Amino acid sequence: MLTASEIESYHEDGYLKVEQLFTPEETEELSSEMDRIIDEWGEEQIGWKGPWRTRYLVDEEQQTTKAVFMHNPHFYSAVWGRVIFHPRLVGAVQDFIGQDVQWHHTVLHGKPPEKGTPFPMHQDYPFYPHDGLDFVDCLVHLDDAPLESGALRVVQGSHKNGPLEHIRGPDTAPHLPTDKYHPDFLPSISVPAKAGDVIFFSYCLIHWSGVNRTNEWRRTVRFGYHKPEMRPVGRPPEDVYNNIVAGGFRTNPVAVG
Ligand SMILES: O=C(O)CCC(=O)C(=O)O
Repeated sequence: MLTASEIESYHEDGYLKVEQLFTPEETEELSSEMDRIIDEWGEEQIGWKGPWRTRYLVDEEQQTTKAVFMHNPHFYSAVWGRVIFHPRLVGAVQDFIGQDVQWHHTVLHGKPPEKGTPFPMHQDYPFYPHDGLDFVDCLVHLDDAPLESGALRVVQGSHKNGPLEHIRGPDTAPHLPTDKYHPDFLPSISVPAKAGDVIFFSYCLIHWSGVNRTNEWRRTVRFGYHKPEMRPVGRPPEDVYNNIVAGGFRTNPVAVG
């Protein structure tokens, strides 16, 4: 699927944007199905909660941002079920982690117009820790995401430090301590994208994104894939029985568990 230099760049930088991985027709179908799902099932909320908000937002915006998040769009739409196995999406993941690939999750992060929620600096590892590093997140863009829409920003090469300690708590999404990790003093690169583009990144890459200040939605859907032999940390063995989307599961998880 990808060139040797693209694969090397993913491993070196911790991310890679692939432009127009989805055709305009595919993106249009996914986009209109997502519109329907949001209309029928979506609920607006403020986004991730936590003390980080005081460092990323001015006072009057701290409780008024907007977000629509939705797990498992395939529960509501066959189009979103089929895309889990999409040959070019899965083919790129195979280029990064090898022939056998297991799907882990699909989740919409919708930033509504004008005040779509930001995300603080974090890794995705603490949200779904596994006992290995071959876990690829894929940010499928349903809309154009220029910088002012709250495009993804990444700390290049930060995946090489592995999992980091995050702030956690009952009322906060895991995020990196703002006194050490904040865009004011930790340089990051913005990765604006177009509808149909996919940004692949390691679940140990530090990333964040700002407020959507445009008049348009900025919807991205994150897919997570990993090597089947990687096991979720602190979860029962049966949790590993997610769909295999390429190759096969070659180890009996119960026997080794
Ligand atoms: O969509 C974004 O702007 C950021 C999403 C994010 O942080 C994530 O997928 O972990």
